[in-house]
Amino acid sequence: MLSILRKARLKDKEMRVLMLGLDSAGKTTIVKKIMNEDVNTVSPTLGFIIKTINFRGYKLNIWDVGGQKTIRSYWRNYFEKTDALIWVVDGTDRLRIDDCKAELKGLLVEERLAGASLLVFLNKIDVNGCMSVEEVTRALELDRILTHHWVVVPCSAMTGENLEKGLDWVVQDAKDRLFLY
Ligand code: G3D
Repeated sequence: MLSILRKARLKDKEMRVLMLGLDSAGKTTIVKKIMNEDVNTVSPTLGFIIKTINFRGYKLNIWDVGGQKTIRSYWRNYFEKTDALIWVVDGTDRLRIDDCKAELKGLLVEERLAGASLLVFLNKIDVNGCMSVEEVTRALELDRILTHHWVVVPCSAMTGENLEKGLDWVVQDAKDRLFLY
């Protein structure tokens, strides 16, 4: 049933994209940059923000859900009918990378996220000493994920580097799925 709904919305060129990650990973800044808004006035997301972006002819409804530990248990309220999950990683935060791995792992077993494309945005690559794609792939044990299509795209919400490349993958992967079922 879910896949039929997804398919119908994809035909309408509409996708639901959920953006999650630990607090301070850069989720809100990414959304703002994509929307061409000022990225220097970002305050922590306490509830959630929904932004609709027109991208390559698709309407992407992006849900930016706050990441603080106390509200992570509410994430699952937003899972329904998700086409793609964007997992944002703070590439400068080695201290919390294990926490990051555990939260992602917990999400991927959620039934309602089954079939969603997984884009891992390795954010803050403009900062010296930022982790590499290989380092993050290893730390998050992404090679073990067999249940979702995934990719890691290094990016910077500050400069905008590779943000479109990531969204391109999301749209393409969802489109490919349309012809699979
Ligand atoms: P969140 O929505 O995931 O909680 P925010 O994260 O978008 O609020 O960003 C958290 C902090 O990281 C912000 O700084 C923001 O400016 C910074 N940030 C986000 N993306 C980037 C990036 O690509 N490069 C750099 N250098 N910084 C980034 P403050 O100082 O406001 O906490």
